[in-house]
Amino acid sequence: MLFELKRGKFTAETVEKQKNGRIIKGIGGSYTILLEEGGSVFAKPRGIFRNRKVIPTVGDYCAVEPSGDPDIPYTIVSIKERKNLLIRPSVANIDVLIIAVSTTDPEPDLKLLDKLLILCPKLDITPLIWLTKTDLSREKADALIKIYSDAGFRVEQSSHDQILPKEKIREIFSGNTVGIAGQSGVGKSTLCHRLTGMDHIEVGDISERLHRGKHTTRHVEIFPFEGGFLIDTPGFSSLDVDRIGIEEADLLGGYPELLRIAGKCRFLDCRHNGELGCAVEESGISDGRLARYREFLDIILEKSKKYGK
Ligand SMILES: Nc1nc2c(ncn2[C@@H]2O[C@H](COP(=O)(O)OP(=O)(O)OP(=O)(O)O)[C@@H](O)[C@H]2O)c(=O)[nH]1
Ligand SMILES: [Mg+2]
Ligand SMILES: [Zn+2]
Repeated sequence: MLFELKRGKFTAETVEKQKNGRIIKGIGGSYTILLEEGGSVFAKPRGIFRNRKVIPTVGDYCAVEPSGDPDIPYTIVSIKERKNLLIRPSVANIDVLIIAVSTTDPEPDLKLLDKLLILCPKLDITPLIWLTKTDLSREKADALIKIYSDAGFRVEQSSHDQILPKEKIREIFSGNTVGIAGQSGVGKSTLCHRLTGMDHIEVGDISERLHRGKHTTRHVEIFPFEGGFLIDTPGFSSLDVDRIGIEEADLLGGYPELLRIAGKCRFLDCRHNGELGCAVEESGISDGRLARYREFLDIILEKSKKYGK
């Protein structure tokens, strides 16, 4: 049977045919959907999303239906509930964030690292600290690895000419959507190339392109890789941690070593900020991490005083 839709002709059969997929790219309101059944199609969202203020986002799992428009042959009809959503860069359903930190050149920005480590659990993202340029300073590399693995984080490392074992790469990606964050110049693109063998992917900061004077507006894209996805996006470094709204309750999420001493301090609500009978020494936290924790705590407490929370 043939019947008329607003834009084109369809058989009843095709109209009924919904397919599940994932948005892997979005430009100017139209999206590329990787279908569960294989292959990819172009789609436009149904107007309903705009009314409900849901913007289809790269990384979204969705269902599509034929649209009748030969240029954009599918319509996104529903979007599955998201695990998380980042605004800048705009990407949904991230599982793992590789935080690249170089031993030197540039000097590691440990404040950025600790902020990202606080942010990850809040968004249900598993952080993976990746120490790069270990060939430039083995000593610094070992010191950082000790601090952060003692704290309770997974730390991987790579040097200039190191080959990464296939099994490790597979294990990281398998079923996961993985992003790479870190300061400019730490080696994100290099790491990405080592991980995937793909050259055309440009992870990392937008500043590089800005300096080169190339076009700066880039879209977000995710690539299927080893049973998971790699997020190719600039701007993770400028991920606006301060805007995400870290509250006091979130802070400890970035400090597994402080969580381990729960109940050991004299006061149950101890902030580990110089209180009487505080057991912070027992946590084994490094001086630097403790200082940064207290700095973040001050900022949060100051803010909540200002807004009377
Ligand atoms: N010695 C050494 N140099 C490295 C290593 N990894 C990357 N580099 C070098 O560091 C420089 C920056 O690497 P990129 O991969 O471009 O860094 P990026 O993080 O993508 O930088 P942006 O795109 O500006 O954010 C390049 O010259 C790389 O060759 C490493 O493990 N050891
Ligand atoms: Mg780069
Ligand atoms: Zn305490």
